[in-house]
Amino acid sequence: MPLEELIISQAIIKSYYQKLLSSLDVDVAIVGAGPSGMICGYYLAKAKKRVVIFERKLSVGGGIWGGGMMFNEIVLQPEAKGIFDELRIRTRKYQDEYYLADSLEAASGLCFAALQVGVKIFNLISVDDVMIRRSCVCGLVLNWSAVNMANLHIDPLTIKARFVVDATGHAAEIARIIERKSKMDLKTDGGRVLGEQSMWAEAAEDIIIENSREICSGLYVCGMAANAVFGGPRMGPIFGGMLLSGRKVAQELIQRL
Ligand code: 48F
Repeated sequence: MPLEELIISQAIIKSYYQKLLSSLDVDVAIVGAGPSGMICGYYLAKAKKRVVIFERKLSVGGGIWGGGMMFNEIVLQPEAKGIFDELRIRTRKYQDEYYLADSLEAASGLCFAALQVGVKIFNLISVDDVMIRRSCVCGLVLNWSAVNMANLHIDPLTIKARFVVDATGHAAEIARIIERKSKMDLKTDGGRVLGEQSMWAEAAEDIIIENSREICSGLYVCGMAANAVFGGPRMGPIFGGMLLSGRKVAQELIQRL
């Protein structure tokens, strides 16, 4: 069987180019492919919205892989178990109110499900900035993560999005960009990022749902970034709140689009 390296290169380059071109103008652009970002993308794409996720790292999954302190299991509450059931990610009951999932199956299952319903995911691309027009976030500024790591002076490219979702986890990077660079107030007490509080799983998992919402025109926040923006506590290796948070933001965006 003939194998031509040139054809392999052409296939990869043409296909990637098409994928990128079709992601330059989308309904929703999500920053971060952790659990909240991927589930948010999954529900949006399932509702036939054009959605793209940019992930800085080589691997998607954010904080799922390492479970709790590298014990690669995660815990879920019953309210979120149904989401894993829908995605065919297996869970096991530990005791009433507590379910377990293998963190590797969870990370890979979320990614597989998101891609299969049509989410475009780009790894190795960092979001460095946003675009703002008429006081509304309307796009992202992108560069290769490798460019940032090598500290090369190379200008970025941009994409347009009707809505942007900050799913960057503890760092709440996009909210912090708004705080640093724009004159817009965030919808928090005082208009700034309030910062995450110390660990309290029960309180954090409750409040994260309320915190998952629009924080300034055009920009939503989900996952741990939501608690970081609104001053909620962290919760450690329990992941139900991440899934419910991502789904809530997707549902709100589906209504608005
Ligand atoms: O941190 P991460 O998993 O966020 P999450 O969806 O889930 C949080 C949990 O993993 C855990 C927890 C659970 O109870 O507390 O921490 O809120 O995933 C965030 C992803 O965003 C990427 C980052 O590499 C990670 O994979 N990311 C962060 N900033 C950027 C980014 C950026 N500027 N550009 C692209 N990707």
